[in-house]
Amino acid sequence: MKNRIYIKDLKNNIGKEVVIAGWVDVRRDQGKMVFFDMRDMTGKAQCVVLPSHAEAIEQAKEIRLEWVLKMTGKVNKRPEKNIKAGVLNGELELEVLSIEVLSQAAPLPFDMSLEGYNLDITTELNNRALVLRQPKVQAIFKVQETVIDSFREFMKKNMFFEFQAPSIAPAVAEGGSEVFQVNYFNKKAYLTQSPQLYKQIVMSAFERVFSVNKVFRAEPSSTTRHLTEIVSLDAEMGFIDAWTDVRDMAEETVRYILKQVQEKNSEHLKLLNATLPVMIDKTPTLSLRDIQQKIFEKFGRDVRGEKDTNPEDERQICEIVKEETGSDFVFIYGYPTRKKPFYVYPSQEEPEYNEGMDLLCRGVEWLSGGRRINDYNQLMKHVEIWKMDPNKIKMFLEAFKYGVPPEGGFALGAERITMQILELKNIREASMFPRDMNRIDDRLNDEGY
Ligand code: AMO
Repeated sequence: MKNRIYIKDLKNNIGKEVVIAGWVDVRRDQGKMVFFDMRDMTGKAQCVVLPSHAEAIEQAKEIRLEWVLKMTGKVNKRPEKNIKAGVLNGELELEVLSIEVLSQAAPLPFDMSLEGYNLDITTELNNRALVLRQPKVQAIFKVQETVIDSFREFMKKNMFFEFQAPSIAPAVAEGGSEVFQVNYFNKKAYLTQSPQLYKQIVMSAFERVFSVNKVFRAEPSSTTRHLTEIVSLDAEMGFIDAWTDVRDMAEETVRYILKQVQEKNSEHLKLLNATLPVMIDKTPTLSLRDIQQKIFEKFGRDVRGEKDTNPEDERQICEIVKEETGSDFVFIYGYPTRKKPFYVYPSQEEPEYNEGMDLLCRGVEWLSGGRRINDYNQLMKHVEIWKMDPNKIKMFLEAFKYGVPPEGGFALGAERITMQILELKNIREASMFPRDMNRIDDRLNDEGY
């Protein structure tokens, strides 16, 4: 838009006539004057329409919240007593000279103001398009933007190469039934649950690789921390000495993300009343058996011998580690080999346990990863034991036929991290357009779509 200046730049134009454009965020009538807080993507400013500007004041009487306006006005300094220190444009006010209405808005279905906004998640999602204008909702996605950006930044700083993973695959990599089948020209294909096999292939050529891409999980249950479509932040690295190299890279990645969020989103954290989790110098690492023993000792709940953790174990171990070390984070390793996907590396000393790991924080899993099998013959053995069809993963297996260094990698879900950093109650708040068992934008009706 020609001549328009952004609201954040009003302060550089005191005494001048300017054009701004945006939405009506707040409207107040005071005697014969009308006040608007106008909002554009850079901030808000108070605008006053005086009765002396006859045409503008007549228009102002009709104008309601969320109307889109272009305004010409003069930027005035506020009288000393009206200055709001520490607020963007708190020292100035736009005296409106003329108004052009660019678009009208229907009456709002609920209170959108900063103080009054308070919706349950269902109402929020049912009104997503409108709600995305609310600063607290925007703050969540600004934090998410930093999470994704800083993952990418950290990877590049550490010589990882970014590749684009496919979303349609001929086979199920992670195992289990949580996969969407696609009718692909009358043949069976799947939406990828993870770029796992592809990142390993690309690693075998490029050494250090990462991807930021959508993955799909046909989660059959409706929980507050699972979605069916997520943004997966994936890394894979060759030439490791041990699985702990992968753990350390994962830890430093998360540390970098937290630091960037602290630096770039302090204003958003404040708005959402969020405190970042504590990552101490060396995040504690415990085996599955260690944590089961600790849970037994502390809470008397005997989960020793269980093959995986359940949500209560995850809450309790985070509580124990926090109390013992001050860390909000804990790595867990040493899961039973047969309980994890075929590509995970079994421990040399105790092959019934593997070198896969999870990173937990605030009672929830943030990240999974570990060392992978890089020996072709061992991989083929696992393919057989796991009853995989080698023809369906031929391309993956081929890479390992031709020499692959010791390697490993990890993945984090962007929505899960955002939810956990901000301590949101429901992961749906951390996805702009969440997909779950019951919703694709609208709630699915009984017949489905
Ligand atoms: P995993 O299946 O544990 O590992 O997924 C990695 C991370 O992705 C996130 N996540 C989810 N977030 C929301 N809804 C879901 N349904 C969901 N499922 C997973 C979590 C989780 O920690 N291939 C391995 C990774 C690897 O070994 O490199 C994998 O996919 O943050």
